Amino acid sequence: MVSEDLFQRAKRLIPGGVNSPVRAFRSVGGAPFFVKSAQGATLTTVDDQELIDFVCTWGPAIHGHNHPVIREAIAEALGAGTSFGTPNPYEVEMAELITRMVPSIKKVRMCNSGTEATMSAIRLARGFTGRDKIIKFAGCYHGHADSLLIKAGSGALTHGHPDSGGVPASFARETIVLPFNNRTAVAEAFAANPGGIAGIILEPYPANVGLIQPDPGYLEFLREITAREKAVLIFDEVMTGFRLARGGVQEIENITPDLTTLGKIIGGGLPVGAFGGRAEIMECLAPDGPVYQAGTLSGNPLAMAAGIAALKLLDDDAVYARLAKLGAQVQSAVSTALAAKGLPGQVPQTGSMWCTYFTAEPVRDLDSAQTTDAAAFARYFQQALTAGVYLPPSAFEACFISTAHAGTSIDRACDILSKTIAAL
Ligand code: HOZ
Repeated sequence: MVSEDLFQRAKRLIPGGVNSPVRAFRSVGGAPFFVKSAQGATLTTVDDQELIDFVCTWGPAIHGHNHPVIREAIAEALGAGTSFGTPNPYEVEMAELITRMVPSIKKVRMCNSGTEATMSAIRLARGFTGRDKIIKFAGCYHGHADSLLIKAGSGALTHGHPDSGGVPASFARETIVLPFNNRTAVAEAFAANPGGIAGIILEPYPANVGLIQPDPGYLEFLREITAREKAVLIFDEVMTGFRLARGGVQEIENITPDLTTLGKIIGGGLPVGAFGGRAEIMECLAPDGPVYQAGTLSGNPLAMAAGIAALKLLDDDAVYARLAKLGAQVQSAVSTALAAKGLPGQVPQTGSMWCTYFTAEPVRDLDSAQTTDAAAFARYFQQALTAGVYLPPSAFEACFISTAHAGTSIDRACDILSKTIAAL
């Protein structure tokens, strides 16, 4: 097997054999496969296995892999050069698109990853308010900056290190971690730290611990309390931005955060991040203000061209309606199969994001998510993979659907997942 050989070579030189821990198969068993190409909804491995892909490069591939319009946009930009280190016209077009599609964002700064976006947004909230503490929620993952790797989701949770090594205790003390969907905990934190909390950062639909929905009124509550306490409300929409609606969760829930972090889709598959929001907060950034943030490759012309093409393809409500229909189809197939098999399960789904929890308990925070039967998930993952469906290799990651899944891919995937569950 070519994948096995590559993994042996990779392990000798790359920690764990992977360049991001979520790609390792440690929690589900076996070894990761290597991909030689991807087209539409399908990955082709170096061993020529074709897989219907519900990872979608962890979110960006909303139009499917290797979309011709995005590929052409990159090729055109490539003809003019790969990086200039000075402003280019694509950056202005990208800023215009983002601020039009996400109205809470009045000014935006591009960077190179979601981690950079959240790290910079936190620094900005601290600089704007002159306060040090931030609130985050257990199970939310905001990239791998020091102050955010505390009770973190995604690979940190999957691999058993939600509180990462290497984070100084003095840094961790500035992060207040609270359970999601618990209003009392938030009110008590503000009461215990008068004038000390710079802001709250959250994934408004936490999707690095499976997929969790906020209780009715919870996001409004966070908006009200942060406004009252003059703290900055930061929506981390790196995963949900442009995926669930053009304006992300904030559009669906009709909430206006102070700052928003973005990534994934806005790079069309190339490395990117962005953060933006209220003008008076963004104007604290250098060179206008004292909060420093920078990047050699920020606003890179190739990434901007790819992202602009991806965003323009989303400028059509029918796209979101189609994606939601595909999401509902998978949700129905998986939940029906679980019920038929008599297995306890929850299949939360919103638009083109979904996950499978093997638990009877409704999931509304990290603790309830951790009641999922991880061993059952591992069997489900492996059997689906053998049959040709690639799910995220963790019980705590969300699945993503692209427009390219429509038709044969989604029908076949639903059939495979149903049969997989029946055979568990
Ligand atoms: N935000 C991604 C899904 N949880 C993680 C991607 C990665 O860490 O490589």
